[in-house]
Amino acid sequence: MASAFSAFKTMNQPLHRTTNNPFSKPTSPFLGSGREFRPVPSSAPVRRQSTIVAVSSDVVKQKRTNSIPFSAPDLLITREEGLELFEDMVLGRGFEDMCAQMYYRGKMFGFVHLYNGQEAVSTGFIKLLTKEDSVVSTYRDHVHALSKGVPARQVMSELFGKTTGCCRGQGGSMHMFSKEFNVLGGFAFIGEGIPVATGAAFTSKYRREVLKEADSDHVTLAFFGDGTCNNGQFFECLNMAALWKLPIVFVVENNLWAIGMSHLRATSDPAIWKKGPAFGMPGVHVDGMDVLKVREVAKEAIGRARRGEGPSLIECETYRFRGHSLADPDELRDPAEKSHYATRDPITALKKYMFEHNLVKEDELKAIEKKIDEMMEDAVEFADASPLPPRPQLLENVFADPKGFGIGPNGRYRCEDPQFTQGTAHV
Ligand SMILES: Cc1ncc(C[n+]2csc(CCOP(=O)(O)OP(=O)(O)O)c2C)c(N)n1
Ligand SMILES: [Mg+2]
Repeated sequence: MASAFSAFKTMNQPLHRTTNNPFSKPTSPFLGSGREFRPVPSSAPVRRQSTIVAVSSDVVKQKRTNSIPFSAPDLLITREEGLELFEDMVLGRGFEDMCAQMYYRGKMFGFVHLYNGQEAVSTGFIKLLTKEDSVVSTYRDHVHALSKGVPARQVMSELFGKTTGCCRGQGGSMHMFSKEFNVLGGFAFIGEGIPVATGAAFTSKYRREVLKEADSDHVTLAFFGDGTCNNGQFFECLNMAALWKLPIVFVVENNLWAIGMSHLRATSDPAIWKKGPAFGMPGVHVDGMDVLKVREVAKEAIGRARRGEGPSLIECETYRFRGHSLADPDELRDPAEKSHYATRDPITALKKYMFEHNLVKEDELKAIEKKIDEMMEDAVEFADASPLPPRPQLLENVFADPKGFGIGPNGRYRCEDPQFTQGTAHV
């Protein structure tokens, strides 16, 4: 069997020591922004104190039984929650399937990276947020934007490069942004979003603690992939977030691959969650193909952040059902690995759970699927009929000063000042 598949096996070995509560407060006095600095005498051996926190999917497993009656108190979701989660995942899946069709029909340009298979992560986390909370994504960003509430019409139009898109057609697939819904961007460069998310979390904390805005309890989620965890920005931001106890959750979408590079070949320790305790924050590994498990872990992590208890690192083990981008023929990954994960489709799993617990009837789910199908048709028609941006818009929002010489203290372009060139001969 190719190494990729053994990667999966390794990831499922008991890599982690489990505790009952993976979010239990670390005991080290060195953790958090309120820590005391205790110099270590140079002759003394340096001992690292870290809290090992672990696989909370086990916590969820304990809660599950095979036949829980409808009103069982330990049911992981209510009927309404189940319907919401189902609809959001079907929306994500339906949108991406439609994107693939439109891409191959030449309606969108550049790279388009789809999220099929990973929906449980976006839905499990983002549906717990408020509108004021923020999400920072990667180039695989359409579904995060949809889960956060950006209308499908706006996301599709953005992909078509139309003025009705959430960035007026200037961002495209990899740069979804919405001020209204606090989607702070998709980022084409891997790792670039992590400092932006850290900054957003810093803003919330600053507002609450320095500006005394009591209602500033907003949480930021930073989504990024396994490959990105080998980048410096990841480590720098984990450090700052733990140091300042920022209200942020670092959500790793470990789909086992970074384009064609297996996670196991690229990283010294494949258990990404372990890097949390190394920085003094909880690290948790969760089954990212199970929206209910993701949601349980997300509740804890988001709650911690909102209560001012600091950041968490959550590694969601997931899988993408398509190639890295729509330009990737996806010939590298082992077919056995792909079919293994195909059997773990998060939408099918949620359906099964809801049927087993008599939460919904089949025709109710069919009605949701039909509604989403119609929504996708509508989004495409809307995007198709929308106008392209006028040519001069190309330079808008690209440079602070599109003329290139800066803006003076009076708010006017320096180059329009009649004295602008005076004295330059001496420089
Ligand atoms: C700074 C930077 N270096 C390299 C690349 C090229 N690149 C694009 S996607 C990618 C792999 C990222 O993998 P991962 O973080 O696991 O995300 P996934 O695509 O699996 O969701 C790389 C290296 C990039 N976009 N940015
Ligand atoms: Mg990856």
